[in-house]
Amino acid sequence: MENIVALNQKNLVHISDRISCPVYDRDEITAGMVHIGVGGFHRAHQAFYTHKLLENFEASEWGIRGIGLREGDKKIHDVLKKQDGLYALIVKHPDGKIEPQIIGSINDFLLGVNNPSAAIDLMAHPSTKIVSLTITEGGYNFNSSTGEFDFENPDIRHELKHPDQPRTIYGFLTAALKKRRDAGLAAFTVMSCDNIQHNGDVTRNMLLSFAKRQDSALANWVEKEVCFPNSMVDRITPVTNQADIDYLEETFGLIDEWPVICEPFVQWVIEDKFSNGRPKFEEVGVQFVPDVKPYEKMKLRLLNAGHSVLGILGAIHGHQTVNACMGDQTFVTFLRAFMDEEATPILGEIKGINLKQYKDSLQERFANPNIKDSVSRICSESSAKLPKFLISTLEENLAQDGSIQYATLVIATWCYYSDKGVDKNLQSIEIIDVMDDELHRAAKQTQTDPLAFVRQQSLFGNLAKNERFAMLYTDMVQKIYKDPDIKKHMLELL
Ligand code: CS2
Repeated sequence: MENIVALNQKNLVHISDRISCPVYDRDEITAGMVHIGVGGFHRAHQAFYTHKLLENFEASEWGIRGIGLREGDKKIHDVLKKQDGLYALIVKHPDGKIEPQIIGSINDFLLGVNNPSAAIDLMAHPSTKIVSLTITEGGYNFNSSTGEFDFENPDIRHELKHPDQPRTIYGFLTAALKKRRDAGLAAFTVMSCDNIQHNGDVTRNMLLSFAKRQDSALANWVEKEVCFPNSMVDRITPVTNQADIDYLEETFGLIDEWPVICEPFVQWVIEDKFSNGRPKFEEVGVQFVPDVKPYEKMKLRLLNAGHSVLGILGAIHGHQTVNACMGDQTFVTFLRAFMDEEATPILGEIKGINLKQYKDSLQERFANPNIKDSVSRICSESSAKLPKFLISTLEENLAQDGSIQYATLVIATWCYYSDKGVDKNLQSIEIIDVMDDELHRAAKQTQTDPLAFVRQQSLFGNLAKNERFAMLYTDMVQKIYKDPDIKKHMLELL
């Protein structure tokens, strides 16, 4: 392809005849939303919905400015700076159709690690009305088994002592809210977009725990003035590969250093509780509901848990992607059995939702051969995900005498995975988890103490003390250690 151009605002005129580009005047847009944690998911979801809104409706006060609070955000900062916030979103359909478009809703990006006061000023700016978050399940700083705020975290201790040197979202949010209150400005809404049940309530409880220690008058103000809508967010967004970058260059002559890949499906269900106004997202397909809880539980316990079931078992079997798992009938049958026999009974009936159809559609989405969602992404940070997606289901089933065998096999496989770091063919597995060392240390004791792994209280609570679970788990984990051919063990349950 001749005339290769780099993606940036000035070059849009050369690109717009090759690929769909923003038609709105980006200079006119103010940032009503400040987003913390601009990863692939945010760029495929909230920024995508916002782009659609800006394209079709008068919404110029609702642009997005990104903030990164971690060292690791430097790369996205550099790319977005260079590209004036622009990036390509590449939607990949199951039939092979590929639809790329340039998204323009992120106006700017700021790295808060180097410059906390600039990040605080941005959140405290009069035009900021919403601060939204995708900081991952592990970013909320609570103990998974007790649900309590973790005051032992060294970063939290640091920012409690030095409020002018915030490190986590709690330090940043309280500093910015304080500034607004002192300036007589309305509070912003804190909108969590992470995969946590009651994500808004959790954010609120955690922020209030932190603020109460720091400044009780401020905590009272936050309690009264700040809204924290719960939401269910959904779009599968795999890791971007070099092949995706090359595709844009070869097909469209476009150099985008970090495009985003996603599936066609997209969903956002959110409670209509905002402190200071909101975009008319309902115009572009977002569902506003009074209570999001049934939807979020359904999504976390079926989609996210289903992903983890495939991911953990798939990793030991040696499947590289989710769609490879879905090409394997044993995995498909096991997934469906888990969803039907363990996840569905604890969901009960959900008004307006046909759960059978929902599960069928999940199977289709997981099978999309073009998404190539890697098992390593799915398994990453399992220590933050499994308590929320899978262990809660297991506990609820124990309480009501329901089936636990599928989830237990996944936990036993997770132990083997954490211990060995290789699949059944001895190929090494890439494990990405902040608790990597602890998981490994606990799992390593399995041969002498079969329950060692599940005795990790912060993840499993008192599960190891439950006799029914302990017996089944012990049996399964011993079988896997003897013969890691995981499919055999899966088949035994089917
Ligand atoms: C995945 C999610 O990494 C994971 O645990 O299950 O990122 C999943 O792709 C999204 O939640 C889909 O909405």
